[in-house]
Amino acid sequence: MPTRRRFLRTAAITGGAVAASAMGRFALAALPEPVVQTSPATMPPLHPPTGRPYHPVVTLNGWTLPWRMRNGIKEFHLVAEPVVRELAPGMKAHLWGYNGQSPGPTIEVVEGDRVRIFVTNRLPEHTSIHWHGQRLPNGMDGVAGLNQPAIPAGKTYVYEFAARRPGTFMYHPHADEMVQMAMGMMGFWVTHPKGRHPLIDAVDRDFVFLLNAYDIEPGSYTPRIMTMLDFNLWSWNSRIFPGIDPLNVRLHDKVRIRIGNLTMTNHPIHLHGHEFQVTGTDGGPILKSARWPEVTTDIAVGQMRQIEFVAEEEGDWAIHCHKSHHTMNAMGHDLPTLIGVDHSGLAGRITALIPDYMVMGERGMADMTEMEMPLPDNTIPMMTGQGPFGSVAMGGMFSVVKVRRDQRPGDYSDPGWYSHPPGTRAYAHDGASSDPERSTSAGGHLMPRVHQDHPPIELRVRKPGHGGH
Ligand SMILES: [Cu+2]
Repeated sequence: MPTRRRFLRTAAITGGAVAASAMGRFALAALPEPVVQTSPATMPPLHPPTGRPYHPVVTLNGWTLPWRMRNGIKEFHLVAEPVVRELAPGMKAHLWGYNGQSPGPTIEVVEGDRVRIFVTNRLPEHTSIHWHGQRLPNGMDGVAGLNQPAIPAGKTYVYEFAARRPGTFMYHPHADEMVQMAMGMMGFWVTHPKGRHPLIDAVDRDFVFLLNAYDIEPGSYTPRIMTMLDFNLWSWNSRIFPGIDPLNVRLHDKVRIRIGNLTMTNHPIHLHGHEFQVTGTDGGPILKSARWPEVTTDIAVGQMRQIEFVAEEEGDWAIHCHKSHHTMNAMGHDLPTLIGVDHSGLAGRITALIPDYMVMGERGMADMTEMEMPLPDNTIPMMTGQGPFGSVAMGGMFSVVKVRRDQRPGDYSDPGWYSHPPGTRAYAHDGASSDPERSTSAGGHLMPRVHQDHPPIELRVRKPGHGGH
């Protein structure tokens, strides 16, 4: 993982000057140099070099946008532009984003900060930015046509407001939204509380990521923008497992994870091994008396959920969307259910006609994880990720919370796989297997069957899918 020093140096090299235009009262010299970051690695937290102190967040496979202080105002420069994002090793997508990446960099400020954001549009069409959830003057809300003219291609607009309430917010275009959000334009905004807050606890680790989704045909690079529901890539911060970094924490750390949903469906996010509380929404922190324990929380469209737990159990704990189609990568949706279907003889007959034919899913789909079928360029298997005991058979919205006793405070590096103490891992049974006792009852006796004049009906369930008709 690049060091902060190296990151700044990289930023200084890659951040070129932006052509100034339509700047109104700001001269060219007043425009902060845009900082660009193209690495998909999780960058270390950006400890505030200026302004009031706070405990910074860590953006999963992302970074925080540096700022400059000018006459007491925090100035940021966002550049909306086409980007190339590695979704996972072996697969790149041509997206739109900000400052070199999709999603854009996280913006972190402190409650009460006066903020000025320069937004330069390097897209081929107009855009705008809406600051989702913020209290601000109406003319800064960013709905093109309603609150401001859209930002034309090549122009820069300036947004100014005070960060009035602490919390977790998102930013995204409010101009040609369907296209621009399907192309990856979105980002996170965290306003830290000034001083102690009765409903916002200090934490040791504070992670943020956005749920997003793409429809990219295997072998191609650009998302299909007309898709409403049938996406084939379910991502966190425009990364898909195994491209999503683990969330590495120290045993007994208090951990906060803030998750925003800018897809077009809900995502029940499930954490293994721990209970958590939902401590905040986009609307702010939740009263302590109104919180309750969960191991899964649903995050609806356009919502942010902030969860907190104490990492009390050592190990590698899965965290993932509980919709099983969302933990798969491309090509996962158009196959019929074939479990239990006898293909014997069939493959041979088809192979005579189609030499490369392969029967898929006859014993379930687990075989697919290690399938050596040739894939088109720029795509990765639908379920993969190699764990210490074999394929994890997951894709999409999946990662691991790694809890370690010897992880140093503030160290976010990957500690590797957990080594289970002797006697604490599931093991193979070596003895003889026995046939289970089976019940012979045809059902309860409360309402006995009266008509026995037809043979019992056996149902065979077939999952709906385009290939199944
Ligand atoms: Cu999901």
